[in-house]
Amino acid sequence: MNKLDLLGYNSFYEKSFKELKREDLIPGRIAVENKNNYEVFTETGEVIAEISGNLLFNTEVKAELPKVGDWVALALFDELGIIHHVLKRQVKLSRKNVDNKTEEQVIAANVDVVFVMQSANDNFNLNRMERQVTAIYNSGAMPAIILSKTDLCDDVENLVSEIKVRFSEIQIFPLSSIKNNGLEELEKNILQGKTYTIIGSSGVGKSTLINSLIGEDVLKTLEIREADSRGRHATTRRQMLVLPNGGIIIDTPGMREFGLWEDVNGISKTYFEFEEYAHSCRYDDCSHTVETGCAVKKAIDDGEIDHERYENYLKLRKELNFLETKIDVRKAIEEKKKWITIQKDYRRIMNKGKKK
Ligand SMILES: Nc1nc2c(ncn2[C@@H]2O[C@H](COP(=O)(O)OP(=O)(O)OP(=O)(O)O)[C@@H](O)[C@H]2O)c(=O)[nH]1
Ligand SMILES: [Mg+2]
Ligand SMILES: [Zn+2]
Repeated sequence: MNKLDLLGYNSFYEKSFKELKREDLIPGRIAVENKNNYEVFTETGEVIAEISGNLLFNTEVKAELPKVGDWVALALFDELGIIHHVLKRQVKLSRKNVDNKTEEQVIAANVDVVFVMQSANDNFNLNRMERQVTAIYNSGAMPAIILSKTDLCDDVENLVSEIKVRFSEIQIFPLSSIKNNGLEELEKNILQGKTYTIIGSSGVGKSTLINSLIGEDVLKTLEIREADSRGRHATTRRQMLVLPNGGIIIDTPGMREFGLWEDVNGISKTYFEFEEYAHSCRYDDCSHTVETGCAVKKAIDDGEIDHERYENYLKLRKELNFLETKIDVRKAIEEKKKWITIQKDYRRIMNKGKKK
């Protein structure tokens, strides 16, 4: 593999880079997003880069600015890079912005596999897992599950089988970073030149695991003592690292909320078994809630579909509908504001014309 391929480059990004027809630029991959600049991996090493004024002013939504994992086209001046373009994304893992609920927040771009991490001693919640798995399917990446801190739980088997009931299609890795248990199994599934990220609440052990995979304490982790106190985050930024076995991994800060952003078949992938029954619903556009002749509801009554999965399914769908309505309202307001400004400008110009 050449150096770029080792950073995850492939024909998809190469095509998008070549289409720019900019021989003065080189491809690079965002490793860290700082407040005022980026740390970028390139063929020749790591550089600090800023975004060009053009890119900044021509980008309409924040989600389109460079994010960790993105491939970009940049110009190099000695040590400093200037980012001119974000190459088309193959994968985009998003959630609803916690502070601005009608805005998309991109957590990571262009990852192949996203690990959802929950710890075996507390923080175990299958509904949350299902929500995150849905977001991962929406991103275009593959989901996998890590059950961490198995050393602190007496009945790991039981938890694993609970997970299997809800996620029969997804790989599960129970492990303990501290006791070095189960790491080998995970490592076997981390491949050279492929990109991974771990998401999960603060304190579940994301950074500790990455440190264990590296074999060195590269990332800051929470002291045990601090781990109990609420609201503390050890990791405050997303960071991409290359593991000794060649896998590329992005550490993320703990997330308390994970609101779904738009649905791109994520729901139907997570709740794949519903589809089978849905074919037999009386109405083609059955919402599987109040309709007569709903085969999904019948399957629930017959115990063929897990009731909790169904409840969570309804919740996620409702949430997405609500979000869509809110975004529509926001867009309508923005549109109205735009018209008012245009009308004002128009009147001003007309009045000027009259005075002359
Ligand atoms: N017993 C036990 N403790 C662990 C294990 N993995 C991590 N921890 C501890 O859990 C605490 C939190 O670990 P971190 O790796 O900082 O957690 P994080 O998920 O990165 O947290 P944020 O960066 O805040 O999102 C630390 O005190 C770790 O030592 C494990 O396998 N077993
Ligand atoms: Mg961390
Ligand atoms: Zn139905």
